[in-house]
Amino acid sequence: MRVDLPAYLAERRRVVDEALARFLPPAETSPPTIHEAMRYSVLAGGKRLRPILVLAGAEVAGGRLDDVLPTACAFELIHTYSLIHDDLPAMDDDDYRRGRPTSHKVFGEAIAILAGDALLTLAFRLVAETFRDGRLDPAILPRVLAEITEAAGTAGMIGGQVVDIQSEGRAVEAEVLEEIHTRKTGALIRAAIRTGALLAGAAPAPLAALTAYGERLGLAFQIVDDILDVEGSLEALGKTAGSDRRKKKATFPDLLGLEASRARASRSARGFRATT
Ligand code: GRG
Repeated sequence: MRVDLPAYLAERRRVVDEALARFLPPAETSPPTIHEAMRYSVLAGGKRLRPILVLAGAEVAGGRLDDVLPTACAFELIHTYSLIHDDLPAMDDDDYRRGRPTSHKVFGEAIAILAGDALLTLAFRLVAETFRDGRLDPAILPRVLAEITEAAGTAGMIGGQVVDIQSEGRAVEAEVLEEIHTRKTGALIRAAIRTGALLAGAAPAPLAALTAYGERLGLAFQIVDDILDVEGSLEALGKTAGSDRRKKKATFPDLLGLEASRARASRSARGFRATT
């Protein structure tokens, strides 16, 4: 089946954006500052890749989108928390994200830290909500929680961030770079598609195929993100370009050069197409 990908992504993004606006507490909820800060970063836009992958994973496995929508949004909240914390002065110290001044620039560091914490916490409330009306088998819940916590925790995103910080200013081998990317970016992307499929009760074989898809997509995505940091602009990216080089981050363009990085990204994507 051929899919009009841009139209598909735009439609799914609309569904996710509308659900996020509904699931986040209203800005005036007491104390308003924290709820304003949560809404400020989440509703600033973004591609909504991770929630769309949850929906796609469920769809492929025969699930209903409405049933998995709160968990799909949970992935976006976890992703946005990681962006807010990554932008803090203690980490990447970035001034722009999603085309707007970063959370700490607007609300101050303390509220930015708490907004990230609150989004992470709300994410698990939304996972619980997914099981509230009894349409999904509650036996799946522990598997879904394990999937998400492994991807977001020290085995995944946080662990990758630590290796990344510790590698700044050092020459790293290709294996270390791949480990940073697999954990920091790839783990949540892989978990998103797997979680959608798990919620829809996917059998082991389709789950394995979707896992391979998620892994290749995660790697290709991060290589392209590295390339865009070299070639993009603040207007196009919504964040300051060239920040990897300024912070002496390990990146694929640094290690392989731009051409070989492009080839590596398309090999990762092509590899997927060839095996499915
Ligand atoms: C602080 C716990 C903690 C983790 C930080 C994921 C991460 C680890 C930091 C985010 C910074 C970053 C540039 C990571 C690389 C992954 C990446 C490409 C993030 C941007 O994701 P997009 O392009 O952003 O999906 P949008 O705004 O479209 O959602």
